Amino acid sequence: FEAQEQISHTSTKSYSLNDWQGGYKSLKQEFDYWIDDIEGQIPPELNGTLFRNGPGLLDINGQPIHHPFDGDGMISRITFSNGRAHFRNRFVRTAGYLEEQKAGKLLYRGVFGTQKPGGWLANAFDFKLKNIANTNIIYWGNKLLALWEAAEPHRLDPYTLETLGKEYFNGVLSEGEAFSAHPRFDPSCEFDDSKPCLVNFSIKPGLSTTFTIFELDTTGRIIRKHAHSVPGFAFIHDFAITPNYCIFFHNPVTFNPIPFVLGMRGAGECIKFQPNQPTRVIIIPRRILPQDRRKKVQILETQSGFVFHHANAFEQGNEIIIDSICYESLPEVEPESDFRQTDFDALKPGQLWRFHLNLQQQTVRRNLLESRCCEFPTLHPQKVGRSHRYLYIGAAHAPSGNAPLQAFLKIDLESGERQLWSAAPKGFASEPVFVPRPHSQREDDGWVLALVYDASRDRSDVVILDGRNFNQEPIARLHLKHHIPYGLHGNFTPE
Ligand code: 3ON
Ligand code: FE
Repeated sequence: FEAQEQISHTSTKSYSLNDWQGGYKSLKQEFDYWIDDIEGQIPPELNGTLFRNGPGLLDINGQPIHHPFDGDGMISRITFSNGRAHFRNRFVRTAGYLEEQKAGKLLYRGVFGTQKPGGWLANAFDFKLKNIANTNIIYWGNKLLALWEAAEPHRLDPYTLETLGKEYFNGVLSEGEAFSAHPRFDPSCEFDDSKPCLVNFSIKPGLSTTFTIFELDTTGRIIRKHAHSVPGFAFIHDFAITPNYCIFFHNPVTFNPIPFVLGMRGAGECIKFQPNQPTRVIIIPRRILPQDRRKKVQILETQSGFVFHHANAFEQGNEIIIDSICYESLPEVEPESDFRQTDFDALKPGQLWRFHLNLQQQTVRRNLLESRCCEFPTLHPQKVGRSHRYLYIGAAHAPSGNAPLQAFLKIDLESGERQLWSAAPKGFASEPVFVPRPHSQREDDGWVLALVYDASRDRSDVVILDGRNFNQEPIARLHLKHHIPYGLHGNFTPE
């Protein structure tokens, strides 16, 4: 049966490239409306707001950007209230967005290869960064913040989505200082009377790389900030936390800035993956007391690979266990290439691995948890930093090979059971968000919310799946009046 399934999947694709490309068009309009085209029923106990961020513009007044990661951030807000849902989207009014929209043309180079018109001469020695606020959106300490990993957050009004300005946390962050797009929410911090706390980081790459750790209390105040330097250039998008540690994967890459300086490539296009060098796992204690000098940064080594996203980490005896989506190699973004023509079959899939970091022996052991191509892992918010039973992940429709995300996979790490709900052939998936049912006990008792692009209508749906069972149709599908370009990350804020 296994073999049969493999053959049928490889002989006929679950998607067409043309359908997939439909999700990479700009959405220039900003909407406000109650969603009235709904299949199924919105659970009346689902109350709160799903915030999503991602590139809303794939062109600046007709001039295409080179890579989706260079697109200006657009926030979508889906508010659920007593069985109804309201949609609103707004662009983050960053300084660069406002300037470019006023000028009607591209004024900034992008990190991932977007160039100003006029060839390399027009781009050489231009190192200005456009803070595009496009990667994540969080609500913390009564502030709604749009995040981009190379600069400071933008603060927005949580209701109107109006951009209010850049956020410096009472001057603890300095102008232009980075605050990554992958904060982790510790549900119960051991250093703060078991109150929740937000842990984030920033990376300052160079010949050596500086990692800064930030911890914010529930009022949004930065209560811990410390920096550490490790040798070598690092490109680090995400991290994981446990009650005592921050864990980073320093993937083996090198950076040659010359083509960037000369205006021939974006900075991100100057990163080269090194398949013959190990990945370094960097473990930084969350709290370093002056009297406790034994608690230092530890660096362990494991096989070469590239990790963007971690699912979760936890401590067990002498080990830290971390589940991550790992690629055998990182494809380079090439100046001549067109991301819309991505040959999925030529790329390596992201797969879910478990890494055992043994702090006593300073060794790493890894095993493959899931070979299906997957990306954007998530879990119950109370399990962050603790051992988890379930993971929810965006996944390919086919069990093997590399392909666009078209499905959602539920993994039960205890029983080994897998459940897949697929939107193929016309549907394309994104990051799932797990929302616990109020007063629930079971780890999977809740809803999985996600945006799905439906190529048959060229519109997007908000899909609500039952976290307990993916082997059935969604609880509800909310049909939006327009598409939403494939996005990056978001979060749910309960009412
Ligand atoms: O020299 C440094 C090099 C560099 C790359 C300087 C730097 C700090 C400016 C820098 C910047 C990095 C940035 C801005 C990274 C931004 C990343 C981003 C916006 C998104 C990453 C997404 C990752 C994944 C895995 C997305 C997956 C998407 C899909 C499966 C498609 O739906
Ligand atoms: Fe990410």
